[in-house]
Amino acid sequence: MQKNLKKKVLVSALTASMSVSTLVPGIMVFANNPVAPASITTKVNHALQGTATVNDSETNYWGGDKAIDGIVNRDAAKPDQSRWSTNVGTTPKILTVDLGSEKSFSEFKIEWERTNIKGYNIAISNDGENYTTVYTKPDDTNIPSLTTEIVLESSVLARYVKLTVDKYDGGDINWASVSLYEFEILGEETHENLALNATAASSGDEAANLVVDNVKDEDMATRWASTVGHNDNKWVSLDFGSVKDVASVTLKWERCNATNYKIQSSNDGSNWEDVKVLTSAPAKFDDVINFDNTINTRYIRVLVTDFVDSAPDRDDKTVSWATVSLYEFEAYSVKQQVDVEPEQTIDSVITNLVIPAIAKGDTKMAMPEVPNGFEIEFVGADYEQILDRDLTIHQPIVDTTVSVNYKIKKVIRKRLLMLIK
Ligand SMILES: [Ca+2]
Ligand SMILES: [Ca+2]
Repeated sequence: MQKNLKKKVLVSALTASMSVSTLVPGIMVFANNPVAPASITTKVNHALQGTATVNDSETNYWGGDKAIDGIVNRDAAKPDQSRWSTNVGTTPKILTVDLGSEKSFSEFKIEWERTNIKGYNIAISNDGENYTTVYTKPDDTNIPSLTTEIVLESSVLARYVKLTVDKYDGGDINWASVSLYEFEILGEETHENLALNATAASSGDEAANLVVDNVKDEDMATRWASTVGHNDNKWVSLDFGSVKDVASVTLKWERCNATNYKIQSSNDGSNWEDVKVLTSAPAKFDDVINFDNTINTRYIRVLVTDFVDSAPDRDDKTVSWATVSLYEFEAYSVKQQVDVEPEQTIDSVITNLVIPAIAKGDTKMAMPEVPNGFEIEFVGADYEQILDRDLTIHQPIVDTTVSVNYKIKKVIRKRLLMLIK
């Protein structure tokens, strides 16, 4: 009688390696990264600062300017709808945006009024006369949704951007025109860490090599640590020298052991106002705190009013010591993207690895799933006569414990930008 291959499979000899791939949108922050970033990047719609011209518009209130005003109000009454709309008839319909000066961008987002659009292209120019096409819709089918997002393979640098819509039909209202609420031309904006030019102070330092200047040196090998004990509040302040807009901070903790802490602001360095009050330990070592509103302040500080002594450090080694400690205290004029996914390490992926169960009659073993940013590979089993390298389960299967080996690797992604003149 045939028996199920025993489900007890042992995961052993897991190995980790690193590889690098290219071009991933967004901000990627990894734990244990030895280099603290000097700045953060955010998306910016350059079209908002541009001027639009069109070769046709249906009315004076639905001109090209409505395509670059940042407003998408599909539910508004007709004259108030902020869209560029053309007459029916002659093609193509052309929207040209002059960005005022050369800008770097790599993405477009178009908010169409209807899905009657079948063909269009986007071209760029530095003189407004000679254009290079950077995107052409690849087929003649109707656009599948009202929002179109286009990501170029690399960033381009140009002053003029021309959207040419050359194929469209009447759609369900039998009106063959082009209409769109918004044409976004998206690039990246860099925001420097304001702490780099600030003066740091603290409630006290644990030792001569753990001084407060270590929180603003962009070096994840140096850190500040507070004095030892629970007899006082621990704090680190930054003096920007003059009033700055601040919308977020990042606290790069040695351990996530602060259980009550606040971000405070001040314009004289002695009277402090709460900006953000945190009443539980940070979820991550790199603790991104976005403020509800951008504040205008000369001083900012983190004040720890309670902490626990015992907590794991970044190497997952539990340290019992009555201090709080920061590798970096960064401040930015913009809010930061916060990953909702908990930060994963190779160890946490291995710990949470679920080996798919094998059912009677299965001829192939499924691969376990790993989170985004990780890759898994089947290395082999110790009984190849039962489980082959290509995951084939050989019949008949017997009641035997088979050890399987997987290789898991963390993929480090870097954004590579190429500027084309
Ligand atoms: Ca608009
Ligand atoms: Ca440091």
